[in-house]
Amino acid sequence: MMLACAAMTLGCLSCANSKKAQADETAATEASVQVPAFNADSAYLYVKQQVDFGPRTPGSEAHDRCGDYLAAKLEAFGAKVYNQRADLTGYDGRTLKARNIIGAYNPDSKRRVLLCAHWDTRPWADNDPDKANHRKPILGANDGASGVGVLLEVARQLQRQAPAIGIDIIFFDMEDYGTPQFAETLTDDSDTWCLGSQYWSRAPHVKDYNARFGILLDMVGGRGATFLKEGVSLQYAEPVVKKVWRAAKKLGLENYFVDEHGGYVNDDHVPVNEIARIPCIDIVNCDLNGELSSFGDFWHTLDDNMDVIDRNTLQAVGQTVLQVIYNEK
Ligand code: AHN
Ligand code: ZN
Repeated sequence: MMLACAAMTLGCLSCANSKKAQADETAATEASVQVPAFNADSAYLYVKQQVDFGPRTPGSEAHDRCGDYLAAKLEAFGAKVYNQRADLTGYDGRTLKARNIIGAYNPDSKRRVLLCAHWDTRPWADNDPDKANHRKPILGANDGASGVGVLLEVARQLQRQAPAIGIDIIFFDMEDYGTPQFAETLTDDSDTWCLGSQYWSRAPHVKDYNARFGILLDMVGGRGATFLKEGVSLQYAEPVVKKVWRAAKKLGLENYFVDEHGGYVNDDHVPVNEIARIPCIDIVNCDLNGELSSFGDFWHTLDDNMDVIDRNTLQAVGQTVLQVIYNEK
């Protein structure tokens, strides 16, 4: 009697186990694509390597050399690389050699997602508390290098394991050449920012370029950064905002990706939305407690150096981007 009972119990258990195993397997094939693990140490290194060139101000030797470094990195990570060169005119009438650097993965696929960040740095620290620094260039560890560093690590992961869709990584030039505060201009200066992305949006690197959506990363490495749902992103690409914030929540990152509305930011996603007509969101630091700036108190100051960069922030943003793109079918 005891034996029979034991046997029956065992029988039921194993039956239940195999049913459970079957259910697990079904769930696995249905739901979970393998999403690679983002490596924040590697992203941090890519941020530092850019900063080590010095300020990447358009027209400078450091800008030239860093551009070569970025194109070589994308190439080494298996992308098809395009260098889109253009002479662009700044607010001051100076014409500068601009270079958008593009890495395409799975270039023949029609199903594409665009990931972007600006790689140039601001020639003027016009937010610096010391007026004597206003005409000096910034290092742009956060404002410039952080987004690019995250995307280089994404590129490395794309080479190791291909997602189901095609990806284009674009490093835009001359985002940060916008009219400085010390300039005496009376005109609306919003068009003096984002010159590289304006150019690309009018003349994409390939004919009839399209993508399902875009994600712009800007200032994504600061210690204690938070990301709020930015206004232009909600206006043109609310479903993408929702998708990204949901992915972050699934990863337990709701402390970084806060479910609140931020302000409107004039950034590279504006021409991508308005000129290229690709719905594109901006993941951009919005610091609600910032005393000097909602982009962090070091924004456009000489303090935007490696000291402000936190691997945890790079990790939160990088893992969220991977979660989104590997779940696209
Ligand atoms: C302005 O607020 C004018 N621009 C925000 C975009 C920006 C500047 N990103 C980095 N630097
Ligand atoms: Zn800037």
